[in-house]
Amino acid sequence: LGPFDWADPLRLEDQLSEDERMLRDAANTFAQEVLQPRVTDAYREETVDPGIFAQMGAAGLLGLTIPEEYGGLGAGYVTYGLVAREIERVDSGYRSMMSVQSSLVMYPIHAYGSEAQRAKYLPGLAAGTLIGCFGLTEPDAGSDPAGMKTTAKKTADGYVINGSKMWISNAPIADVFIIWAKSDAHDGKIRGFILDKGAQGLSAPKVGGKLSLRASVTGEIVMDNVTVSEDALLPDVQGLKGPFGCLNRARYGICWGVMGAAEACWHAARQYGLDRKQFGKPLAQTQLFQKKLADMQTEIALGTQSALQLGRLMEQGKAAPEMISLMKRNNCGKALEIARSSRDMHGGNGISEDFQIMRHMINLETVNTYEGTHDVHALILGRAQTGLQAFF
Ligand code: TGC
Ligand code: FAD
Repeated sequence: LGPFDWADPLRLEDQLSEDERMLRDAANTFAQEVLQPRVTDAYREETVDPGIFAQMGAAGLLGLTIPEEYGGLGAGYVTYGLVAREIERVDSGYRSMMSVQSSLVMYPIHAYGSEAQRAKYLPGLAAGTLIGCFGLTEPDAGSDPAGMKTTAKKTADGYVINGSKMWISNAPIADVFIIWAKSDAHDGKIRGFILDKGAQGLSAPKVGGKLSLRASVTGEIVMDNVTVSEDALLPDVQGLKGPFGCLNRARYGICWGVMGAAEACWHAARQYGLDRKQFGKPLAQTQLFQKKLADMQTEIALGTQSALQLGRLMEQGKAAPEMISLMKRNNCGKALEIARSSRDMHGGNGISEDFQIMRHMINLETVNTYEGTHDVHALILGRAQTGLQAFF
């Protein structure tokens, strides 16, 4: 039998390639040196420095899986997941900024776009000199995106787009808007469009008063007779499988990302328990405290190991959407439980911004909801095993 590493119980490290470890370590350095020092203020003040995108781009963290000819790294999905874990170890909002740019903006342009669209947008998005957002959700269409009301009406040489989107990450600072709309020229099917900032009738006001994910800016998108030419249409996909193809990648990244937030909360709880004494001994020397640490360690070991298996299946083209639902749901729910437990184990200090735990905990409420809520993923899994859909 071999040795036991409390922080890596199932020896995840041994299962990674040298390149994967190297890019993971670079992301860790970036996250700890560039993001960690600013996050407490950014969260408290609810401010986002758009320059973070250029910094992420310079560090090679945007569009990791996109081929090098378009500015990406051509890396595998395990690398993408490992990077998400390092960024979310600092804050879910920063991971959100990165995953929207990579999976929800660069991916559809690469997978569904024309060569001209790829050449026009991908290098700038990879460098972070362009910022992207993804508009699927609407005020009256969240879990049920098929109920969207945004329309694209065909004109002689393009489309006129009308509608509004809600809860859109990055929107107020975005240059590039991926918009999903029902197109009258395609039997009312959902089509994707690329809109540029500054288009007449396009605005993206900030959603204020957010108590979660405050280091990432969220907006509405209002489209009032926005006129675009034919070359704004993403030519190679139609129907809900367009946005869902993007969501598969982003949800996969979340499986890893939330484990980074959970690890931050676990490690902090362990250290706090070792440092703080009550009743004449360290808190970590009590049975209840150790049980909580054991639960955290177990769930994180299982969650990261499963995320690795899912990443390998993604790389082999064998990952099914239901696998992603299973992991997104489980890892978000477990990360939220771990953050709540760590908050409790920190006592009064647990509510202080200095200890960071409550910020993770509140962020994870959003992550548990977006990209398909915890319960919506349960319904996807329920349908897959019974053949009965329970959505409506
Ligand atoms: P359903 O009948 O199940 O499917 C309609 C069509 O879509 C296809 N499809 C998928 N394709 C690829 N991957 C998937 N995961 C897919 N899921 C469905 C399906 O094959 C079908 O294709 P076709 O060709 O037969 O028409 O559709 P439904 O209307 O019954 O859907 C129900 C449900 C619940 C599964 C779905 O609507 C859902 O997942 N809802 C959750 C919505 C959601 O996740 N929204 C996310 C918004 S974006 C976001 O939150 C970004 S946050 C980013 C950040 O800041 O990090
Ligand atoms: P609803 O769909 O109204 O759900 C409310 C509750 O009802 C949930 O508990 C849900 O599980 C439950 N429910 C819904 N349907 C059923 C059912 N059939 N059976 C049982 N229970 C059900 N969207 C984008 O398009 N792009 C983005 O960049 C983006 N970023 C976001 C950033 C933030 C900070 C947040 C909070 C959201 C973001 N979203 C984004 C939107 C997000 O995807 C939606 O909030 C999410 O899909 C849920 O939709 P909803 O808020 O309309 O809730």
